[in-house]
Amino acid sequence: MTIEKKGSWQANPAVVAAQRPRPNINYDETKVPTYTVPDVLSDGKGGKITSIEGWRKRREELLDLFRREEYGYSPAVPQDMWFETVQCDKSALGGDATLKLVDIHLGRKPNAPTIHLQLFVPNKRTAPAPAFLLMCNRAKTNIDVTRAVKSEFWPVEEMIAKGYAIASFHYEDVALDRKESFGEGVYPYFLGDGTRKPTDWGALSAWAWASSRCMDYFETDSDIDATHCVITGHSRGGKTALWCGAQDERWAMTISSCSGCSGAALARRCYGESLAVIQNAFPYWFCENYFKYANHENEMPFDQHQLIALIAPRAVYIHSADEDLWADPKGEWTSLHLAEPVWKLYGRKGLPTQEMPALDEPAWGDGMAYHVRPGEHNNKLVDWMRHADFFKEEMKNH
Ligand code: GTR
Repeated sequence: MTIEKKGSWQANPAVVAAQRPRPNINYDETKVPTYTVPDVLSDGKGGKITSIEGWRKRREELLDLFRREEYGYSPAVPQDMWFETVQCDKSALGGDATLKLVDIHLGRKPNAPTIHLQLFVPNKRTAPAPAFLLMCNRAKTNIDVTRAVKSEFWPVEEMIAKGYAIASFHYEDVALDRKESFGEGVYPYFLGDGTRKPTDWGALSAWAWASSRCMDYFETDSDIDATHCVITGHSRGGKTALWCGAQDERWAMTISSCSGCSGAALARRCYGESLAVIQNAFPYWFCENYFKYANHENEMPFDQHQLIALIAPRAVYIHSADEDLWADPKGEWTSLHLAEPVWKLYGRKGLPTQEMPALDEPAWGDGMAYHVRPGEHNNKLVDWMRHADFFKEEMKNH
């Protein structure tokens, strides 16, 4: 494909003008405050990291920082977790795939929550299949295993045709997506004496943790190549995917679709959704410690580029949508770009450009990829196909 270079992406003035004005929400690029981000290779003590060993040590500190200050700590893997294959249909999709429905029981007590994992594996293959896992944060019709409803949000047929296995679970299997949700799902089951601490997990941590339990299952399924699995999610699911890929090094690639605030977008830009707004609307997504940073972004001891950096040297793909200014496309790109030195530290080339790519001009590098698609806040078939094709390139060398 020949791509005409169209320069760097800028928000379309017509899209900016169409935004619903909201108090304290900025859509004006000229009003982005001056900010200084922590250097991704800073050792946190005034020194600079120059070795992989130094980064591995810093990585642990940063993981702890994100757990303590933003998303909250998750429990250990339950020792009594067990997998139950409730259905295995070898002639799904007219014989093109095997459909497996697997219940991941998170314990043996009667009130143990269960993740209902659904997995299509291509039948035409000579080796275990690489798999994409979507944590679905939309209506269950988007992940319909009967395929009566086909949604671009989970394009089973197209991914099978490309030789990938494709899996999903519905996020509310583990944690409800509403205020006052802490009394249900995984929280009461795993929360020691029942009192919530300011560092205890919120929903993003719970959903990320559940995605890792699906990886636990993949490792036991001989049809799946667990060394080449991808975690993907959109919007709140994109935030979840990043947090999951950051913590769990078994994922070969992490995809963030329009994850925005508290996902890929740099908090310090204060463009589109702000910390104050997200924490007010979705306090249960985070741990309580995060709340002190609303309107104090410059005082944060971290920013979202350091979350992305935790994925290195494994592959990361961030995509934005042109009309989705709420998620701050430029802030998503900026974070990715600021994270690049860690890929370089590992000897990977990182991004193919230092400029934000123009609209619809995918920038696929070595271990890092980005595109901004025309249109609305969504994870569309064209996005999936780009993620899938970039991962094919990645798998040639890794
Ligand atoms: C919005 C929220 C965003 C994003 C989105 C979604 O209401 O402000 O951070 O997560 O929901 O998940 O669709």
